[in-house]
Amino acid sequence: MTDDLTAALARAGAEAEARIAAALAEAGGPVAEAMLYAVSGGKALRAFLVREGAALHEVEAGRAADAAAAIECIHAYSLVHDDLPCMDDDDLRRGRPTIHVKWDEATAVLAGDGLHSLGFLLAARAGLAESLAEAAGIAGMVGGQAADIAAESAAVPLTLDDIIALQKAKTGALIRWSAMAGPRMAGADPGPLETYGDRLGLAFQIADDLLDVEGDAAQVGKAVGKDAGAGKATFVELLGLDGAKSRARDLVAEACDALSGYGDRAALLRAAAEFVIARRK
Ligand code: GRG
Repeated sequence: MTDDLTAALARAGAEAEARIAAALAEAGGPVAEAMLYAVSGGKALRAFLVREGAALHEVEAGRAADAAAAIECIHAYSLVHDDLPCMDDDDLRRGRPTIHVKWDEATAVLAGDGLHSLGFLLAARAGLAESLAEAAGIAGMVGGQAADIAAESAAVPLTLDDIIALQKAKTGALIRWSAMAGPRMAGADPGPLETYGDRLGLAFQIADDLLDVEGDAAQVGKAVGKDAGAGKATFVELLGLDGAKSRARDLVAEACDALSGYGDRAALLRAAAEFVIARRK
């Protein structure tokens, strides 16, 4: 990863966390503590995408910060709930115990709920609540998660097209939303960043499947090898290791092409696309 990208991701993460901590300043107790724990320690890719898209469109800093913090809340809530015993039942996330392990299940459900509400409060301040509801809800992430769970017990395995549609909803919708937030807030055409976010989201998911096969649990910060164990159809299974890697590279090239109109000002977004398929965690 380039030093500039490392610094920009770290800055986006720190700013989102600070905004969320400020919003929780009046709240005490284990649920607020678990909410802060859940939003810390990640890569902050989605907050970074919001900030970069906002900078390209000269969006006012406070509004961009609200949108970036909003998406990190929604992303963190999805991970907290995804880790619960009734879903993926994971003990480790971001190299640390998951919330239901460190606290208990009730705290994890409520911390996820609290992050969901806070995410929408911040998105409403940024004027993006409606688009976030579409991306996070049944037409987006929640719908994709439900399809993923249904696929585990389906009689017929998913086709490549099924998996692409599922992942574009489950993981892709929030990544696309993040990329599009800047032009949306500026009232500009979100088309180029939508294409960028779409290709980036799919490349990100293929990289996640590759990490599940090739990654090291200690480095990835969560259990690996779970997809094969759960009998899940993944990009790696359908395309093979080399096919999945080559598809991810093609998607990154398409993502970068979509940024051509922004010229050099989109250098960090290009670096992020390269990073997504090179990442080890
Ligand atoms: C519970 C409604 C609900 C949805 C959960 C996205 C999701 C839906 C579950 C996560 C399952 C998963 C591990 C998907 C792979 C892609 C992904 C979202 C990885 C985590 O995102 P990163 O790598 O995480 O950006 P960090 O920790 O860096 O924020």
